[in-house]
Amino acid sequence: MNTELRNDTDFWMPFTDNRAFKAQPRLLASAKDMHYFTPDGRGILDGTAGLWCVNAGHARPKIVEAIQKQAGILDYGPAFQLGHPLAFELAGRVAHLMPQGLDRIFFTNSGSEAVDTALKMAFAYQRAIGQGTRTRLVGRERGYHGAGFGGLSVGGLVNNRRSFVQLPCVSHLPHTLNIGKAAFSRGQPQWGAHLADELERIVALNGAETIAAVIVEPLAGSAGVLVPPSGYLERLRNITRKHGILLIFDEVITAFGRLGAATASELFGVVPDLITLAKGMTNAAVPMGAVAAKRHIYDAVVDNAQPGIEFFHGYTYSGHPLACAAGLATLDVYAEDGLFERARDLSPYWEHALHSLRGRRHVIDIRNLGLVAAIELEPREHAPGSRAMEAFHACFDGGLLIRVTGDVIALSPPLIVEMKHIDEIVERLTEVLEGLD
Ligand code: PXG
Repeated sequence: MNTELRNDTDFWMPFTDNRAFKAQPRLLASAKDMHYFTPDGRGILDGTAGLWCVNAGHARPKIVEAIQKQAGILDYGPAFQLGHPLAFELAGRVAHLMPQGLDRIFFTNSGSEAVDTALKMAFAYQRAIGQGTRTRLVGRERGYHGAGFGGLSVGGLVNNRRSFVQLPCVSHLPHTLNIGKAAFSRGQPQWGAHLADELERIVALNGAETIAAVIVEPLAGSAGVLVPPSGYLERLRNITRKHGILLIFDEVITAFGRLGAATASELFGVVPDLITLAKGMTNAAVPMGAVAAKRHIYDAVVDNAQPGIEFFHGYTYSGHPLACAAGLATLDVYAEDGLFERARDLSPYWEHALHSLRGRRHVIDIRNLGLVAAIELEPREHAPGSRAMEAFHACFDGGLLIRVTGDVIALSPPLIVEMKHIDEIVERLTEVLEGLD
């Protein structure tokens, strides 16, 4: 292990306990398929697909070669008032995977930028159709929509919000997790659909004509895997439609096979107006995000604009050639290897294996959907989060990468995961949980 990092090293690490990390660094040097490797060559089974993003597994040759090749053909082209063929090709391929009608694709470089873009599109659309009084946004408690000011304002994680100024005019729905009523649910909990009706209260309080959009993760990832109750998303869709409010699904985690379908929208049969994407779109090999918009949203914004630029928004790297090359190769790999179907077919085994941890020390809930699972631990009385953080360190040192948030262990392996890897994840977790006080 490299112990040379000092606390005054130049790198200010994101969402990291810098002091703890620099006192005891855990470095990753390389990766292949299901494994990371440390600088001293130790293999770490990737139980989280990086940060929910390396869905096809690490260093897939087709993706590596596509990036290498593109770097020598067109490294960069200005993104405004000029284009290059790969961006158009990728937009078409992404649109093809989206629910029918969401076929206008705006490229960003991250999930946070995708969220801010979608929120701006919602405002632009409402103005374009003469609904300019709609300036309120609705998010949800325990939502994570990235680190931009738009995303943190509609997000519902207190630590991300409390230190910063937020957008005005944001309301929050209650989150849907209730361990008392739905502990150890397999797949979608049966309890909780009625929580969508809280949106009616927000409408009644503020007036429908003030609300532009509702944004939710169909399955909330970062805040500890909150699986939507059966019927919940359908109700949100009905209420938003009734009141002329746009519905945004933040599918940064859930799209590209994570739940055993191209999108959560497809899986649940609920079609929003806008979908945010990132992570799995390029297998995380080059940063990229996107918003998929319903065609009539694009048409309204574009057709109602003065001649000239219709939407004053975009990024230097929107549709970056290397990201497009990575994205096209990634979508090929997903299709050639049938990874979305593979995730669907493996999910019963995954569910069964993870739920076998019920009854182990400290475990108060287990929840799952597709190739996602969470194991919630009883928090220590005076040190919430410390038990899961110790589990993270013990797993890593024992050769398994997990993700922890609060006292929740989240798992989301690459979709190439095999049954033997699932067994290994469960065995390692069993040992670690038994060893924790
Ligand atoms: N929306 C959702 C639903 C996300 O999960 C973002 C937006 C922001 O994406 P960018 O690319 O700007 O990071 C995310 C990001 C975790 C974890 O451990 C999750 C994310 C990022 C880092 C860690 O759960 N999700």
